Amino acid sequence: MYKVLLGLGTNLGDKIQNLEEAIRHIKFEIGEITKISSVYETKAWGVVEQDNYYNLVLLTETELQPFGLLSKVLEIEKEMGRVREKKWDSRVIDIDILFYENYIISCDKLHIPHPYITKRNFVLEPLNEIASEFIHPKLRQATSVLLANSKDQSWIKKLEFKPPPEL
Ligand code: PH2
Ligand code: MG
Ligand code: MG
Repeated sequence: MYKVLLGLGTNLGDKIQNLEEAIRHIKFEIGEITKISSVYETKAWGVVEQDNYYNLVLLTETELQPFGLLSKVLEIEKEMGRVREKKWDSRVIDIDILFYENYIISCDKLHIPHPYITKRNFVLEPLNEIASEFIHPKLRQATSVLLANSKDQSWIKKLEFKPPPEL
C-alpha cells in the first residue's frame, strides 16, 4: 500500500456535496481514506472574479502506481462533470496529487510533489492539519515549516464542517 496525500478543490455548484461525492469516489476507486482535514474556504488563487473555493486535503492508501493513480483521478474528475477549457477555470472538482510516499517524479503530465504546494495556503493549511510533520521530499522541510514560511497572504477560513470518514 502506498500513502498518498490528495488536495481537493471546488468552486462550482454545491461545494460540500461535490467534496462528499469526490470522497466517495476516492474511497471506492483509489483506496481507504485514513485522514481528512477540515474544509477551508479560500479566495480563488491566481485568478480574479471567480467564486470562492472549498479546499481540503486527505490521506489515502492505495495499491495504484503513480500513473495509474493519475488516470483514476482524471477519470473521477470527468465522471463528476469537470470540463477543462481554460487553465484555472472554475471547476466542480479538482483532485491534485500532492505527494506519493516520498517519490519525486517529473514528467510532462505528472509532477510529484505538486509544484505549487509551497505557494498556496489553501494547500498548506489543510495539509498542516493532518500531516504537519510530513517532510517535503524535495525541499526536505516539514509542512509546519513550509506553512510558517509561506508568502501567500490570502485569507483562509476554516469551516466547522469536516467530512465524516465513513461517507
Ligand atoms: N485551484 C486552482 C487555481 N486557484 N484557488 C483556490 N483558492 N483553491 C484552489 O483549489 C485553486 C485555486 C488550480 O488548480
Ligand atoms: Mg489544482
Ligand atoms: Mg488539478
